[in-house]
Amino acid sequence: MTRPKIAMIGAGNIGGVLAEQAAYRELGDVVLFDVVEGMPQGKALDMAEGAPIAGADVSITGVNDYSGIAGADLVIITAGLARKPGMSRDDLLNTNLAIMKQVAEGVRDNAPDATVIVVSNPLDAMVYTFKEVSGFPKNRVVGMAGVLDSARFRAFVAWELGVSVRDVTAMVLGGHGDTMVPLVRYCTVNGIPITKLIDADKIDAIVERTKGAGGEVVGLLKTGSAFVSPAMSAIEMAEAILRDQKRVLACACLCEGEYGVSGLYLGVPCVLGAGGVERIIELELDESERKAFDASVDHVRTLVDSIEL
Ligand code: TXD
Repeated sequence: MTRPKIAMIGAGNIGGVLAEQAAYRELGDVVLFDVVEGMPQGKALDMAEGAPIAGADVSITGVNDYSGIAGADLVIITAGLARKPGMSRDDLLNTNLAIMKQVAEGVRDNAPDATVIVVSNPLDAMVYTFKEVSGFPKNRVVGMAGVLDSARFRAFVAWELGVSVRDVTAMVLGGHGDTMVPLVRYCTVNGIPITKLIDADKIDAIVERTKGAGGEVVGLLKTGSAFVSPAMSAIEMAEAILRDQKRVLACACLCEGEYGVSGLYLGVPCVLGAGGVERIIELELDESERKAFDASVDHVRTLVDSIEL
């Protein structure tokens, strides 16, 4: 019985945390790929030398050639530029589109049976691009955004109430940007709706902070964007897939009729397991939720329509 092979395409800020978490949690053997000569090899060697302390019996290697990811079972893609202050995620489109096309070909040609988690921004356009260029089936191509946005929403609620982050559940749907849709109605503290626990104006403030949370970190860091919480979010998805956990998580999935949307990747609740996106769960949205969701769909559609593959 061999261990799963996990390839991280992009060994930068997020890729490094991804590799460390995947390896030290013994999710599988980890290969870091990057175009910067020596950097993935150096990060991998460093992590491998820490493995005895983590008690992790996995191999951790770094490569600059796609042949090194041959046969990967799971691929997590963070290749691309990150935002700097004053930039929107959409500003990254042209540069990261060219990178994603190259990455999609490399993964298609070397790990044709892999399940792929796309992280690079602008997320909804990048995961769509990977799917189109690779030709992989929709269940094996998923985007990471909703898990992160939901985690941020959960954290803000937990801080407001002084309760355990473990007891707050939340879903953020739609595109990964200012039009995202934190679903207040579906946010609970151990089953108690937050509307019973927090004043409406405070909830509104938490919703707005969730939408701007990425930019808030970019503004503080000044040199890049958040990388630990995105990595942890992708790891939760990776664990659901590799351990067949059938998690219900908000992920960017290809909608083909669900939520009245066709041909777009959007953040929706899905069941994530060994089969990748095993099914999409359709929630009932009230009028205001539907309006916000449709506005998010329009934004993503406009972005994706501008892509020339
Ligand atoms: O929720 C989300 N999905 C977002 C994703 C949350 C935060 C950040 N998000 C995006 O992830 C961010 O806007 C970027 O587009 C990616 C990666 O962010 P990260 O902070 O890890 O960026 P780095 O540190 O610059 O790492 C990117 C690496 C870097 O080492 C480059 O050398 C490499 O990508 N890179 C490539 N790797 C492979 N192939 C090619 N062509 C390539 N070009 C650059």
